[in-house]
Amino acid sequence: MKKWILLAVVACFAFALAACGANANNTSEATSGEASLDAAAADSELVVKASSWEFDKKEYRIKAGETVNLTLKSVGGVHGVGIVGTDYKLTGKGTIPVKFDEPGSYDMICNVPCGGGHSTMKAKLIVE
Ligand SMILES: [Cu+2]
Repeated sequence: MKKWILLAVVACFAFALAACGANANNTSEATSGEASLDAAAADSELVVKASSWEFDKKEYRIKAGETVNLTLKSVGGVHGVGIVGTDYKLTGKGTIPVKFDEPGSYDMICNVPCGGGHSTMKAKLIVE
């Protein structure tokens, strides 16, 4: 009899864990609706891949004055990307249009507390 109770408790716990995991993955596209730019009219694409704990490039380049569809892909965990000093940010995955009128250099950081190497997840966005 005790075995059944133990089994039921373990099953409930496993289910709760699975439900939590699913929720974590669903938080992703929440920020994409705010942008006033039209993603369909973008001039180019920029794909940023985030993994534990780095972005796939140290430097990303876009052109000033162009609308660029910024796409985030998280590989192996949920990560984010934020462009420091702007409202541009994505968590988990998704695409937002971004546009910079002037050339310059911006810091890109992970904005999801993703574990031990989180604070080292940095890259540069160079606007040419
Ligand atoms: Cu992080």
